[in-house]
Amino acid sequence: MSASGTNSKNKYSILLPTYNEVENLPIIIYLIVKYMSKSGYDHEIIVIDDGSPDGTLEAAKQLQNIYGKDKIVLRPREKKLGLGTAYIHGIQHATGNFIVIMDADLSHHPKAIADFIKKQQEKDYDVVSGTRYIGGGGVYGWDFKRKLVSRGANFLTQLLLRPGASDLTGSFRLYKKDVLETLIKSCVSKGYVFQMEMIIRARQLNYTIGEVPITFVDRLYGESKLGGTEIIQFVRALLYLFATT
Ligand SMILES: Nc1nc2c(ncn2[C@@H]2O[C@H](COP(=O)(O)OP(=O)(O)O)[C@@H](O)[C@H]2O)c(=O)[nH]1
Ligand SMILES: [Mg+2]
Repeated sequence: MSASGTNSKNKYSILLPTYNEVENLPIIIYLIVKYMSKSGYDHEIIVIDDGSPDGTLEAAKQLQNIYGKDKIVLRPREKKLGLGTAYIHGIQHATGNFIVIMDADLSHHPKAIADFIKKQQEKDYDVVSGTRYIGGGGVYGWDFKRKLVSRGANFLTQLLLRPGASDLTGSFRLYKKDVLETLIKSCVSKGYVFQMEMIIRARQLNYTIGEVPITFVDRLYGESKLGGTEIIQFVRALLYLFATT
């Protein structure tokens, strides 16, 4: 039996990359611990803070005192080095055989993690991806421009690359650890487009992908980092992948 079968030895390492999330971190960690404990899944939370000036790391240290060093693992870096490398950094310290990647800004609700796990176990999927674009999934709090960009990015990618998943730009996902390591190594892009490339590479490498509908709620506190450069980067990477895969 594979290490990632439906046995009770599974452990889930939840990666939380943070940059200026001091208001959100206590709530997201509270919710993760609450829902994971309720469903009885063994887990750890790995916080990768990139030198946030707002004191996110100090808050994380206090949370570590509350929940314990085995539950909350801190893997800070000196400065803002981007999400892709934050994941790699986090995985290096993960002790679970599964990795959950989610945003720390409360856009992704921790209660969905249990749904991801159940879905994964249905067919021993390599990847389970949260999707805003099928079933009961959706987006709340985005303005028209942001919806258009997200829909447009998904539509273009579906058209050009036929990825076999409905939500390519989302980042709420569950991976078998070894699969995620392979995927990250095979990805060339940085920034937002990285999430999309991960799914494209997954299909290319014949990994199986399960999907779970999620509702995405725009952040209440702090600022998003999506701008014009990300959009240009995305289109560029899309064309690159179209030409090379
Ligand atoms: N460690 C780390 N975390 C980051 C960085 N940039 C963004 N994040 C975190 O990654 C998650 C997604 O970022 P966010 O700005 O909400 O992206 P958006 O939801 O797509 O607008 C949040 O938890 C951020 O705090 C970074 O450079 N390093
Ligand atoms: Mg966000």
